[in-house]
Parts: sequence; structure tokens; C-alpha cells
Amino acid sequence: MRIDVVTLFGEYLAPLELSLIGKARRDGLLGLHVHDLRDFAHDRHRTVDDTPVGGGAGMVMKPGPWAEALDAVVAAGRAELGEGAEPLIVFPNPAGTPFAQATAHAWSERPWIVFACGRYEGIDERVYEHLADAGREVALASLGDYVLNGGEVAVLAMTEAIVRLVPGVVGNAASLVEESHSDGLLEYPLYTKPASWTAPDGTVRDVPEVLLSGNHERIAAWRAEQSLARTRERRPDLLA
Ligand code: JB8
Repeated sequence: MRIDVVTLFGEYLAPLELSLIGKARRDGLLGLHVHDLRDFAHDRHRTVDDTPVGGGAGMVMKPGPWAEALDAVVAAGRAELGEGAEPLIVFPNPAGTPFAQATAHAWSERPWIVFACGRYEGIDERVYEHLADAGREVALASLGDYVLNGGEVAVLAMTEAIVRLVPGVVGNAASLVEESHSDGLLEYPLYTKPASWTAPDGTVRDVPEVLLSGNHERIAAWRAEQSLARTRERRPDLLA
């Protein structure tokens, strides 16, 4: 899978060198390319923003650098993947469609995703029109109902959620089917040894007896009941 990121703050993406994602890159399962939007601004000050037409607070990202950057990234990706290759271009945006585990699964099957990180108040609307007219596949994706300073942190989160679902990236594929949201419910409570643990305040805390029973049917039933109870309590919206 190939992932491109266009950003003003490439340093924000440094964590993608680490751990699981870094290993996927070294193993050749992921090609990650970070591009500086400012390389596509051609005036003396390499300007990428300007004041909002019609008035209002803050600054708006100029359309020119974005159109040039995305056209260049598409051309570079096609040189690697083939001239017929078509990326999904994702703009993290608090006004986008919610990004969920189902989105991560769907996008983990894509050969190529381009993330476009906005900053300031956002990007000139004509960039989206330009991409749509060029026949590009575009998605606006929101991590949740809160506002970040830009798309970079959302790209870190989405990239990790997507790449860990690419076959071969997570060593134990079975752990992917037991986690929260894999079946639309929250995960059941987890315990490890010792079965009887004395907390720092002296309280003895035992693992639920059913988990020590060796009765796999009873254990599965208890876990299913716990998942459902937790989901009803914490995330009733998931049951509706
Ligand atoms: C300016 O919260 B976010 C997000 C916030 C942003 C921009 C992009 C994404 C651009 N603020 O996902």
C-alpha cells in the first residue's frame, strides 16, 4: 500500500517512523511519502494562505499550491504504481464523514491513499471543485466531534488504524477480531495473572471465577454478556 501526505508540518508525521508502522515500511508492506506543501508555492515568501474573501477571522489556504501539490503527487504515484492508478484523496476535516473502524477496513484494501492536511481556517473550496472536475476520488473524514489545529494528528490516527489492518502488519491476526468495534460492540474486560492480586492499598482483587473455570462455553457467554452490558452503558448509540 502507498500513502502520501501533503502537509506544512512534516515533523508531525515523525511517529510514522516508529513501531508498527515503521516496521511495515521496513518490511515493504507500506510506502509512505511526506510532501511539503510550501514546495508548491512559488512567490518569494512561499505563501500558502491569504485572508478570507467576504471577511472573517483567520486565514484560508490558497488554491494554487494545493492543486499543484496534489497533481504532482498523483503523477509521482502513477510513475510507481502504473498510469491507471487512482488514489483516494482524503482531507481530514471536522465537517467530514465520521472515520470509523469500518472506514479503516475499507481503506486498508486500497492500494493508494493521499492525505491532504489543512491548516488555518481551512482550504479554498475551489480545490475540491478542481479535484471533482478532474475525476478524482475525494473523501472528507472526521475523527470525531472536536476541532484540531490541522489535519496532521488525524492523519496519524487514521494511518495507524488503516495500516494495522493490512495483512502481515499485525503479527497476530486473531487479536484484530477480538478487539473493540470489530463486531460492533465494545471489548469485554481483560485480566492476566496473578488470579488473586493485592492492590497497593492492601485490597485483594480476584479475577472473575468464570475465567478460571476452563469451561470455554461459559467463558464465551460471560464475555458476550460483558461486551453487551458495556456497550449499553458507554455507547448506547452503537446498539441503536
Ligand atoms: C484547519 O479537527 B480536524 C481538522 C482541523 C483543521 C483542519 C483540518 C482538520 C484545518 N483545522 O480534523
